[in-house]
Amino acid sequence: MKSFGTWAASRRNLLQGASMATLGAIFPIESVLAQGTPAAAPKSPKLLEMDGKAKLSVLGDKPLVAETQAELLDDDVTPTDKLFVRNNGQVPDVTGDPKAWKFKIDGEVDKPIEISLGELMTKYPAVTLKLMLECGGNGRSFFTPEARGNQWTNGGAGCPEWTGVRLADVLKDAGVKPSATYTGHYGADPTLAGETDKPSISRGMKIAKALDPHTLIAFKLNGKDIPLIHGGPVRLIVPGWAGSLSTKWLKRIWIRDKEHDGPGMGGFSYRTPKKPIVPGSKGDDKDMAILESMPVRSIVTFPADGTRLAAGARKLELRGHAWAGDNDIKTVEISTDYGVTWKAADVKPPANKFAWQRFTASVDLPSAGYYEVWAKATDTKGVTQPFTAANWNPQGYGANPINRIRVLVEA
Ligand SMILES: Nc1nc2c(c(=O)[nH]1)N[C@H]1C(S)=C(S)[C@@H](COP(=O)(O)O)O[C@H]1N2
Ligand SMILES: [Mo]
Repeated sequence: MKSFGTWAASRRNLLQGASMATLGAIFPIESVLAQGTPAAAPKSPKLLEMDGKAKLSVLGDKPLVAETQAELLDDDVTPTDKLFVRNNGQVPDVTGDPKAWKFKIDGEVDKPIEISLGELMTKYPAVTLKLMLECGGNGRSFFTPEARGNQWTNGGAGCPEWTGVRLADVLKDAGVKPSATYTGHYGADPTLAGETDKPSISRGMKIAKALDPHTLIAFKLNGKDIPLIHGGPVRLIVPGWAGSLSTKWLKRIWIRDKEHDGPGMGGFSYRTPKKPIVPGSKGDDKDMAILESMPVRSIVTFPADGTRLAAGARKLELRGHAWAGDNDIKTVEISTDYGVTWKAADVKPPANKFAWQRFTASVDLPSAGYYEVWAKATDTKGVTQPFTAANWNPQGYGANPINRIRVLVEA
């Protein structure tokens, strides 16, 4: 029998992606190594230095990509400074009156629309919702072997409050033709090479998602004008689906009579295998399906990974968030014994559809020593997080293994 690989790579195990630098800062790495816990090579993350932004972990400079450390995602509503940043090209120059910013809706509509932000705000009712924004590649670093792209842990996600108008309301005015099946989105950002005549990314969605009342043309983030880095003055918010659909610096929505084919729609981009492929193999782009709803995920946001608890601590009150794309969360379970036993966390309902859900739990730590706290969410469809990143694919979408944090109870 021909072999297709070895298990050696699996040493880059479940903990891969957890920040060893964070751990080191909180309790000495020796104490972890003494436990014989396999972990990724120490990597000191570069921290974002930008006005109006927290010190997020920089995954790339060109384009700028920065994720939010789990412990910075503890707020119920993600503050603007803590929202991750994901650019595919450059940040466009936006000058002048933001209300004069124009975009258009054309293609398979009875009446193409070109509208300024000012007109949009007066013509359509505004809605304010807490909506998940999550990069399609969130969790990528958990894949073995490494998949191409930004090595997100779980920090390519946040749940801020967005204000905007429903895309459905505007599409109703434009008159969506029966031939309309898909959208294609365009922003004003130049490509990395500086070209302004082609999009850095242009993705689209099924028309039904465009008509969902939670899909917004947004102009406020947490009650203030959307900052330039987050797509101001106006962007799309397509909650629950890959963040790449939530076009920043919105210029055009092209209503199409077929699946959109802009950059980011073909090959292995935002597509996952229809049948599982050998990890590390080339794969066949004809056997891939577009990633739509994001998978179920949980993150412990308190305590931080690597927290040292005082001697005698025998209980840990922990909390986090869980979410599941188009679905809600049914349960979150916690284990402190490597998955042998699980305890149900308390899970709150979402603030509104497409908001993440808070979970809290109190767990026993029977003695001093090293613990891993594992969190596993299950959505309303009964889909749960796997123990390790599943369904490997070349560009690394859909990795949502159970979340693990490490705590040390001092002797
Ligand atoms: N015009 C434009 N819109 C864009 C992008 C981009 O590069 N250009 N990146 C997308 C991706 S991949 C994600 S995950 C989200 C990130 O939004 P944020 O930077 O506000 O967090 O924006 C999306 N919208
Ligand atoms: Mo993304």
